[in-house]
Amino acid sequence: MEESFYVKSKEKIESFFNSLNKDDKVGIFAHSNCLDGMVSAIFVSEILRQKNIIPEIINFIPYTMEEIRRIEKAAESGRINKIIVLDINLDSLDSDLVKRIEKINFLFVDHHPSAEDFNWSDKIIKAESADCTSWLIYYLGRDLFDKKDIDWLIDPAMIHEFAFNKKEHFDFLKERNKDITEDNINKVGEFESGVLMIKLSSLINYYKDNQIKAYEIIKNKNLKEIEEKNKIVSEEFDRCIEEYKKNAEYYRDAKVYIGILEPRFDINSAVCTKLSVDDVDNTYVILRDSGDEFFKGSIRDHLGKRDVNKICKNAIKGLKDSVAGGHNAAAGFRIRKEDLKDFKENLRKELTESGKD
Ligand SMILES: [Mn+2]
Repeated sequence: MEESFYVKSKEKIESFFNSLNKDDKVGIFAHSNCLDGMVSAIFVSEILRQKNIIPEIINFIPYTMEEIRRIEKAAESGRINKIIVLDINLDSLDSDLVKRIEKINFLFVDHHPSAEDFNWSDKIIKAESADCTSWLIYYLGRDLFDKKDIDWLIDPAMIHEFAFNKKEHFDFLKERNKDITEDNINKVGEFESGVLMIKLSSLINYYKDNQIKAYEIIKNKNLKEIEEKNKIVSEEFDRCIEEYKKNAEYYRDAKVYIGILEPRFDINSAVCTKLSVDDVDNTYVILRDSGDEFFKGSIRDHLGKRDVNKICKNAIKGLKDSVAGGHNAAAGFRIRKEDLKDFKENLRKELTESGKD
């Protein structure tokens, strides 16, 4: 991103927050079950707190149309008149909806790659993948708040999003974390902020159906609770890795593993990342029965040699009610159960064509 992008984005953030007053009813909508969504929401609430504004709504939402419509509904109901949307890529969903949300007074900060043909309003801050949303709020909002209470959260959030793939961010993290080196940056168990990242993610996954609880625990820096929940989730995490290795199907032509897991917590995305980081020569896919007519899935190709965001978007083409999106190296999707066979075939074809190396 060019320097002017950050200068302009800083102005947008400042003018949004400076225009708020205590009578405003603010709604924060952030990506659910994701450390970046969580931490950026905490940063924003801290900026608001220092302006004596308590948000009317804090909502963590997944990437589905129905959920995103809640943003619009909350505005229509008059409950809120200012909207902050964090770490959510709307463009794969519905451009009409985005246009309607744009009419409301809002701040929108994200770093997911956009569909090429999508026309973003200049009100939206849309950065590159390595600039995670937490970092964007932390950096662009730096003159708006005293960061001392939340400063401990920036490193784990950036590590979670692989922000260190960008040289400046790696240098930033290395400067702040003496135990980080070029060799261990991908092995999160080997340095403190990486271990903290795992623990915070565990907590978020533990409270997958009650994200606000996780939000409060992290905001209050309740380390005891974080430790306890991490212990429970990490046992399940290890069990899932084992089960996947036993049961996943491997397609040699496409260099992909595809497996179904039903974990107790929402850890499929983290399990998929771990498998992929440990084996960069293959692509990993994990599906989960979402309890209705859908499978939810994660796809990873750790070094991003294959653009799984694009591959996944291609693989769902023509499949009813499907959604896909994310980053080059890490994406998510949702398909109808009856489309599993077609989806797998499309995916294999896409992956085989994209090669590897
Ligand atoms: Mn993010």
